[in-house]
Amino acid sequence: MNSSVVISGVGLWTPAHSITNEELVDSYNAWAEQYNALHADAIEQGELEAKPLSSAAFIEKASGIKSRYIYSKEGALDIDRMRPLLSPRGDDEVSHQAEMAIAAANKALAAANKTPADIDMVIVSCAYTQRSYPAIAIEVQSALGIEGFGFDMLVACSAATFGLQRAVDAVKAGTAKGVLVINPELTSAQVNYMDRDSHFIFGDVATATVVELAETCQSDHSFEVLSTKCVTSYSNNIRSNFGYLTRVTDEDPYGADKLFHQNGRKVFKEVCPMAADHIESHLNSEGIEISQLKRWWLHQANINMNLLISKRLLGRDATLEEAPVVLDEYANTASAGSIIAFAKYHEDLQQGDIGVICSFGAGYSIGSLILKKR
Ligand code: CO8
Repeated sequence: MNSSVVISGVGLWTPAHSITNEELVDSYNAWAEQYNALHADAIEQGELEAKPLSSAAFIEKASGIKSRYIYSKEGALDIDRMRPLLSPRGDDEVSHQAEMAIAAANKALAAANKTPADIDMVIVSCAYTQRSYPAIAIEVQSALGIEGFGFDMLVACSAATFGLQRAVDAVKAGTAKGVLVINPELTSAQVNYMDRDSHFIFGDVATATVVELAETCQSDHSFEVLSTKCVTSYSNNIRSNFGYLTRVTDEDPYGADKLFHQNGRKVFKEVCPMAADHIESHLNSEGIEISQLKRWWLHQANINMNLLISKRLLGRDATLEEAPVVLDEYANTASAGSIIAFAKYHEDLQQGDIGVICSFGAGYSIGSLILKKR
């Protein structure tokens, strides 16, 4: 009996709408100019700071991002709104986030050659869930007709890898036979479109993976999970203070500190060495050399971060074939980034090839899985 645990399918759902850097910058700059004109006197007297202008060239150079997908484009570029507009849904309707999750889950099930009857655990792991309860995972479980149980977990950019570790452990322990790990990243709701430093960073997407025992796997492209490793280390450098307590603290629930904000430079400096050391020690613990890695499915936050991490480990720049990049098209999609890279770039690997999925982000949190093509 082969009792190893495998990822047997991956699904990627991409929203129909996208926003280029140029569109985003035109909108932000028009808003900033309107703000500066409106507050000209206060700015002149030093009571308010003028809003600086954004630049598409800066965004691409500093991040590698050219465009991002968005679940609802309506409202996002409207300078009198500066946030997307979503229609509210009733309690009896499928929620927005469950809808994205179901679309990705169905693709992952098809790729794994599985039906909902083969799944008995659903994990929705992402940066935010649109409500506290009932869990989005349980809504998805019900919509797909899955027996068993589901729960949500939030680990910001590392939610997918941390969720996959839970799934692998559950299958190993025999508490689940088939697990769907789903990452519906509806980040646009938490982006501050009035902040030049962060308005360009995020995009929306949903990814999903199926985890099961090798002996039940019927997939054409499956990967044995050789090992998983997760670590966290507390940092305030990436933060969102949005939460249910704002009702009783009398704060503005939509204030700037309630949206995504970060000290991007510090994050860059601190997280790159942490992620490189993490990957190296994870591979070492499995007796695998860096040179044996055929593919690095890295978190997609910033192209310069990924280049630095892979260069530190390889001693040279990684090729796009070794470390594929999707953030030019998708931007930072929180936990889904490394899974998008995996979804798009895994079928060409040969039996026995080894790759690593690695995420890093808020918390700080870093998660990795070492995979071997079957
Ligand atoms: N246009 C023009 N100029 C700009 C812009 C802009 N849009 N933004 C900043 N500048 C200016 C700055 O003000 C600064 O000017 P000055 O030198 O006069 O002060 C100059 O450009 C350089 O700015 P930075 O030093 O900030 O630029 P960097 O080269 O460091 O690039 C980055 C900024 C891209 C943010 C970079 O620091 C970075 O990517 N850091 C890592 C960030 C990261 O990985 N964060 C992870 C966050 S994701 C995560 O953990 C998940 C959270 C949950 C999801 C949330 C969903 C909403």
